[in-house]
Amino acid sequence: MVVLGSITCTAPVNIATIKYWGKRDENLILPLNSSLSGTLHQDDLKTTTSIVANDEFTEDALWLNGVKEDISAVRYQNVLKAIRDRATKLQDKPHHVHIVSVNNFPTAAGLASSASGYCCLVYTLAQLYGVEGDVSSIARLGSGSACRSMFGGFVKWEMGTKEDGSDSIAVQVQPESHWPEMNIIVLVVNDKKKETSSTAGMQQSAQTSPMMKERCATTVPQRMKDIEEAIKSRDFEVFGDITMKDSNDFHEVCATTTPPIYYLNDTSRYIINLVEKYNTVSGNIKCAYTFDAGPNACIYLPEQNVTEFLALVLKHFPTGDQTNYYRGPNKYLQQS
Ligand code: 2P0
Repeated sequence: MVVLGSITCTAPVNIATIKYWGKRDENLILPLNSSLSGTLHQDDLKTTTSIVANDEFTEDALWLNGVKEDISAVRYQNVLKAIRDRATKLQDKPHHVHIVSVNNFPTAAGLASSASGYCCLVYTLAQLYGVEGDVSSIARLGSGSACRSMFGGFVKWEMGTKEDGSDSIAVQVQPESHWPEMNIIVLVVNDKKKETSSTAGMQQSAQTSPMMKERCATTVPQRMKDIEEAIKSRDFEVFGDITMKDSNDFHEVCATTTPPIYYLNDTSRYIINLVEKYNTVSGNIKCAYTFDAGPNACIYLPEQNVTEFLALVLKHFPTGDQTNYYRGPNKYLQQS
């Protein structure tokens, strides 16, 4: 038995401020709109993936959080094929790979587990197979939002226009060093697996929500320009305003889908009101909420407001159950 290669990497989740929702190609995972996110610190919400290539393994196999996955699923196969097509190592040595992947946070609970998961899988495979150049488009084949976790700081996923998806890639807008005061607090409202997966939900929205057309044609393109400018000039007032508006619009798209999709719960709405009132009383935007396909709140805020905001959260949620993980966006793909 010969171990031909073994490698372990980690990748963080990203939290979208302009949401990806809807595909124009389900197989290549090409989106209906561009999106933008901040990447978390790798010590917080992250996936760790180890891969071994061996000439005596009889099949490729993958275990996610200790449970064997069905690797024959099309997304895994697309990713493996795309990596092996671009391999500069191992291609002349018959082998299979065994992959072990672990999340340090709840999987499929709207905390972007597919983003860090597929990003980490693709990054680790790319190291093992010596793939050079951009691999965000390969991560995208696993899960759309995964391409944005390839970089730290603020990252946009350009929707692209080509049919083969070659221009639908992640691009770093600003590195983590650009806005080091920026923090993200994740308030874990519920860590149960969500009822409607993002993949199914966005398909239903694209087909039925009357809000989708305008969102994709005009609202998001304008917001992408404005938020990029706000990030560039570190203007939290504009950044926060756009972030909250896009989160609210995204959940309105879900609510106007047939049948309606509701990801937020009463605690989520309580947090929205809390943040809105805190900002109103302060006379400016001190923090901004955003919610993905689940009830958990992600709060963007500058470092100087963290203590005050956490004190407010603890006052309203005295058990502290809702407070977890915080750190500024950062880059943390690490090889160990
Ligand atoms: C985002 N979400 O931009 C948006 C906001 C959820 C709400 O990307 O079908 O898991 O695997 O491409 O990437 C979730 O969608 O969906 C998502 P697939 P994905 O972060």
